[in-house]
Amino acid sequence: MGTLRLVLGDQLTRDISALRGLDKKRDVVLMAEVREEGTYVRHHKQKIALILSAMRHFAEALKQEGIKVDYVKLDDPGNTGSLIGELERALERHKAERAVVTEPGEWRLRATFDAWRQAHDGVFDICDDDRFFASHERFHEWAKGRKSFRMEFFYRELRRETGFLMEGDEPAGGKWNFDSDNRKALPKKLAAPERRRFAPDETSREVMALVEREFSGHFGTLDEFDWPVTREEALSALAHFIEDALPLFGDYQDAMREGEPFLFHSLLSTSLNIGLLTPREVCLAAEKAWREVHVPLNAVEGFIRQILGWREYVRGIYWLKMPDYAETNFLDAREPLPDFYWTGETKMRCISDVVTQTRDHAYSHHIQRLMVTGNFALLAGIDPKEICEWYLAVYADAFDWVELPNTHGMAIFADGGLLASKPYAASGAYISRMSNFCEGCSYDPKARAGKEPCPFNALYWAFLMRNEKKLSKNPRLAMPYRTLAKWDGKRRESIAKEAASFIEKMKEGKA
Ligand code: FAD
Ligand code: DLZ
Ligand code: SF4
Repeated sequence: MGTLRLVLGDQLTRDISALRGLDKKRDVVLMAEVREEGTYVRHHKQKIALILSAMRHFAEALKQEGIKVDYVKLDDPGNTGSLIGELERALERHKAERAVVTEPGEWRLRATFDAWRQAHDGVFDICDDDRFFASHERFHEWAKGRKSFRMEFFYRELRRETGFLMEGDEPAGGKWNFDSDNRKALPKKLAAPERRRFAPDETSREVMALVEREFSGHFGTLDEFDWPVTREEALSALAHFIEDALPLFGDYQDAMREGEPFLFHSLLSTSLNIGLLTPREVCLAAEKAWREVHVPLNAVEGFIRQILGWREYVRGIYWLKMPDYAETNFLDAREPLPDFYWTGETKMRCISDVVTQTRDHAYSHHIQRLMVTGNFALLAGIDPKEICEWYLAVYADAFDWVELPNTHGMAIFADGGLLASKPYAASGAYISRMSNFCEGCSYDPKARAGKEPCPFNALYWAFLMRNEKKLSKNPRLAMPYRTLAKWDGKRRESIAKEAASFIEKMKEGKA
């Protein structure tokens, strides 16, 4: 035979580099469901079901094209449980002398593949993943010689290079970034658009039963599973988002509302990350809505910035800095992850709501991830490894290359400011302003008489005091440190005590 072409579960793109130049007569595409990929962290059941269902649909689409596909199911007899094990078996089965794969998105697997390639000279090619706007080389070139990295500057270069939202050499609307328009609180009466749901078909149902059987102890439920699992479904989700949600995406990007996980967000990250959609087509669709249908620029720029800016930037940082990146712990955070990140059982309404949504949908939107569960982990000093593993496990869109920089760098500042210019630390006042969580909470963000004060408040000031040496010089934290400077020793001591007592209760499972 010709070449064995291995396609991974997050590479479900017809144009993936490993399939280029495919010879239908001689080549075989290998796809393998393996236990190791479902358990290197205990992924949410919906993530595993999504990947396996999407893999099966993709394999079927390739077969419809007349391509030979060797598809190994999770419960096939002889399945070795690992991708390398399945690659070796398939090479033997097909008497193939050469295999090719597109580079894996996670450092863990890339290192495994590199080691195997070195041990098997000339057998295995690993080609670039060119589904992104910027190659590794492009990011390296940008990063070279810089003392600090900031997404905004990288984003501007990519805007110029791609031409998205450009008018000649100038950014559309005269500004690169409309973030200051994108922080509105949600009016009570404004309803979020209906979410486009994709009822599980027979393939998905079969996979869901398999997941319940084989990964029964994993976090999350499958009851609400409705992710797009084919390219057609993903395109329909994109069209729905552009029409119904994009116009208000910008205004309410940072808003949160109890019981409503989705609001005006796109829910496209799973489709983008596993290859059902390309970032370019998603950005093109958004830009077209601005040019042709006059969807507001603050919405379209805000959305394109997430994909062209943040998504590319975090991937760049990941590949530039791994594997050392994952080992840093700038704030020396050592507390264990509390149980309520799994159970949702806490009186803190904001956290219980976000954890419940996460359990039911394997989703929560960016501000919930950053300013609720992320902010709490930062303030409480949760160990970076434990909180990063949680994020990698619980979201359907989670892959190390995008999850790690967002958690380790953006949410908990464990990289000391390499990725973000300041820690996203906030007291209960922020959550109260941007959501209605506090209305039904047993705690009070304003600490009025008769109600327990919101734990985020004491934790916030205790965080600033604890890390004063490391953070007080940060110009973006000048204001809160000026406030702290006015406090006498007694006040400091009392807040530190309140926070410490909360952390103790949390560790005893009483928070
Ligand atoms: P929308 O709000 O509709 O945004 C549009 C698209 O922009 C997303 O689909 C996504 O592809 C991209 N995007 C938005 N923000 C980011 C970002 N900060 N980094 C990279 N891409 C971004 N995103 C993941 O895809 N996988 C993860 O594992 C992941 N982990 C995160 C962990 C933490 C602690 C935080 C704060 C953020 C994380 N993000 C992650 C980024 C972001 O929260 C999700 O991409 C977003 O919530 C997905 O929902 P959506 O598709 O509705 O996004
Ligand atoms: C996430 C995942 C899961 C759960 N299962 C599989 C699988 O059975 N087979 C496969 O090829 N890929 C799977 N994946 C995706 C891989 O984990 C992903 O390709 C790597 O994490 C690299 O990004
Ligand atoms: Fe969360 Fe505090 Fe508001 Fe309760 S009062 S919902 S704990 S921010």
